This record gives sequence, C-alpha cells and structure tokens, in this order.
Amino acid sequence: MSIQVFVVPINVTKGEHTTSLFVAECHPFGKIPVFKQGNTQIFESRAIWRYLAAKYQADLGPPANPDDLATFEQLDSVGYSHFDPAISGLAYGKLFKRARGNCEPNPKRIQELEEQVSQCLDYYDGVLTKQAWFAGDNFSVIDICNIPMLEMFITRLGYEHEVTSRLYLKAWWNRATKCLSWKAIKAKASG
Ligand SMILES: N[C@@H](CCC(=O)N[C@@H](CS)C(=O)NCC(=O)O)C(=O)O
Repeated sequence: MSIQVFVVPINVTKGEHTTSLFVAECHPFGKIPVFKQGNTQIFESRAIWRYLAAKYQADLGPPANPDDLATFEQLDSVGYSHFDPAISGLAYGKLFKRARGNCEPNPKRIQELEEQVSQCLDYYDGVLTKQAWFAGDNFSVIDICNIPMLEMFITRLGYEHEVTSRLYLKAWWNRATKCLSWKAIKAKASG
C-alpha cells in the first residue's frame, strides 16, 4: 500500500490538541491522531489504519479464519489495553506534564508504568521468537500501530535499551522501520 499523506504536526507539549477548536472539529476527546480526507474524518488510530487498509485493499489484516482472527485481536488488544496506555502514561508523566509546568513526574507511578511496558515487551518478544511480524508471516496493522508508540518510547522517552536488549523485538524494530517509509513520516511529522 502506498499512499501520499499530508502530516499536520500538532504540538502536544503546548496542548494544541486540547483547544476547544480542535476538540470541536477534530477529536472529541482532545487526542491525536486524527485522519481527514474529503468528507471522511476518523479518530482512534486502529480505526484509521483499518479504514486505510480496507479502502486501498491492502492485505494488512484482520484475518478471516476464526483462530487466526482470535490471535490477531488478542494481540491488538494487548496494545490497546496495556501497551499504548502505559507508554502514553510515561509520555504524560515525563514529557507533557513537566512541559506544561504542572509538576515533576511521580517516581512511583513512573516505575509502575515502566513495569507495565516491560511486561508487554517481554510478551511481544516472545511472540516474535516464532514469527517475523506481530500477526504472523505478514506485516499487518498491528505492526503499524506499534511503530509510533515504540518510536516515542525509544527516542523521546529514552528507553532504547528496553528494545535493543530484547533480541527478537530489536530485529522486528529494524525490519519494521526499514520497510515502512518511516523516516519520511518522521521527517514530515517533525518538520
Ligand atoms: N486509543 C487512542 C489513543 C489516543 C492518545 O492517547 N493519543 C495520545 C498520543 S499517542 C495523546 O493524544 N496524548 C495527549 C494527551 O493525552 O494529552 C488512539 O489509538 O488513537
């Protein structure tokens, strides 16, 4: 799947996503990302990726076979329920809260979140000992969803060793960030 996108950077540190205009017109919960194309507007990253995969007929999952579907949804739910909230919590505590002048991060809370992320990364590393991609032999929307969260975790939050110390996850990270036009997306997002 190859589609041209125009990235509109939203400065979360400055709270641009919480303005009443952004909430009214883009995201009712004041979060990112948001996708817009013509009359179509979608929030929630998983909904966005599944929409794009369906629209452009890319075979990125979910699979049709019930057993494969269960494994796929189980893994994606780990991301949605455990991994993403823990990373977002770390980002809030270590980056956004401080930048907005609220206060210093709570060390106990940070430690809890680090443990949650670590548990997910152990699980992910175990999944990747058996297969090249999160959903099996093929790249899927689950891989796509995990890339930006890990980018934040590694680059912005400084936890690179948590990925490089897990051999299968590290190999996946190198594969995933090479085969996506990830550098181009990053350049657009920061630029
Ligand atoms: N489940 C949502 C999560 C949205 C979310 O929490 N986004 C984060 C960035 S990854 C955010 O907007 N954080 C800013 C904040 O909560 O103030 C999705 O996948 O789109």
